[in-house]
Amino acid sequence: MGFFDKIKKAFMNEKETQPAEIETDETQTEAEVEDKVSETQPVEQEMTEQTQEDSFENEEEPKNNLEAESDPLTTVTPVIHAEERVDPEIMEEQAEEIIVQEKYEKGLEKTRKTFGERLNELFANFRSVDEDFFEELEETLIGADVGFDTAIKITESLRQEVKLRNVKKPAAVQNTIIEKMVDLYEAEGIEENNALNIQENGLTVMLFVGVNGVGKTTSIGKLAHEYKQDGKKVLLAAADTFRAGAIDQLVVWGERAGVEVVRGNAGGDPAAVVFDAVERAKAENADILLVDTAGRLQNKVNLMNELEKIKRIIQRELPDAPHEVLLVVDATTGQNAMSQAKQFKETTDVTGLVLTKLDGTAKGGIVLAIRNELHLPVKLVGLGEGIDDLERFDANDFAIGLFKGLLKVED
Ligand SMILES: Nc1nc2c(ncn2[C@@H]2O[C@H](COP(=O)(O)OP(=O)(O)O)[C@@H](O)[C@H]2O)c(=O)[nH]1
Ligand SMILES: [Mg+2]
Repeated sequence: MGFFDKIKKAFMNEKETQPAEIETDETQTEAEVEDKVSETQPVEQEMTEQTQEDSFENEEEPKNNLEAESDPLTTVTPVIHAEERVDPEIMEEQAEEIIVQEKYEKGLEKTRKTFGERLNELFANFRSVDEDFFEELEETLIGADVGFDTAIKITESLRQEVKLRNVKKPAAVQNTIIEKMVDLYEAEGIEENNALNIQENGLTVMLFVGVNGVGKTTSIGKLAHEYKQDGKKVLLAAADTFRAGAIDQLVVWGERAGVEVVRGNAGGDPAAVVFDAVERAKAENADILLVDTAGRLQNKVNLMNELEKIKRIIQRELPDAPHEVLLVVDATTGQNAMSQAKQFKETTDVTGLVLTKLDGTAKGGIVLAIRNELHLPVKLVGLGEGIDDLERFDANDFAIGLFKGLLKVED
């Protein structure tokens, strides 16, 4: 099943769970309606509560796990008999998946809403699908930060389809626009490896790079917390020695996550800090070393030289490291994030992106631009300021979060 079908399915399922929709459906008997309402409503309520509590890991009651099974987004809705034993591990996994999906939907709410409003405006302003309509659509897409090339690609492909199918009314192309976007997103992501390169045995070193304020330190703190929770030995290196404040900030995150921070003096040599950190990580058999770096782009040559030096130091100690060089970009900056990524990519071997602050922006469409124009895999996404608000990039969850609410019910 392609992404678009999955989104449609998730969308239709949600529609079904809304009692108002069910009541007006005249093809169903009353008993069926009641059945449906009692089946779906409490689950939805429960889900919201569970997400707020966010406490699945400590949850031992099988009650919640059973309910998680009947999530409207999953395809499985088996009847579970009381006497049947349920594998708690599988149940927990599914519950986790639901929480992640909800985080994505919540994090992408602003993007979805803004883009939806713009699309509505477009449809309200045009009575027929003509050249003006296409031009306006192109602008709407560019405004949604999907990127210039991407906007043109989507519009062009829609133009052809409209001609082929002889469509006249704008409302008839709404789902097709979404479909084109989803298809492009899916096609461009086929070869993409979004997984973090983690060493099963031995130390994994990840370098975090990017300009000031994008969320490097915060993302490191969140990731450190996650690995620590998983029982891994984690070490942080405060190689952003430019400002004392930057070191202190990482130390605070280290305390929050319960992991040690290797630090030097403010103004000191970042490569020396990294050297110490790698030595210590090796001596203590650490699993994960996360390296925070400075990001002064105004001094591009120096910055890149410094990063290269840090990399060389790491490689001398551990030849196949760093295992990830993650470029952190702030989604709220839209096209600026794109140009930062292009610059870094030219001078450093970036292995992936961390896209932060998606929760605070309507620019989530940037993921399309990244896929279509940058060809760097997004590996992590920041969906909030909290310690748990960093997620692995999931192309499927992202597509559903981005597009689901934009579909129209087909007659
Ligand atoms: N809303 C939101 N804020 C974030 C996210 N990631 C980072 N921030 C905020 O962005 C600001 C800068 O982050 P920081 O980690 O200091 O950036 P750095 O200079 O790259 O290390 C801080 O106020 C963070 O709380 C995110 O995913 N969502
Ligand atoms: Mg920082």
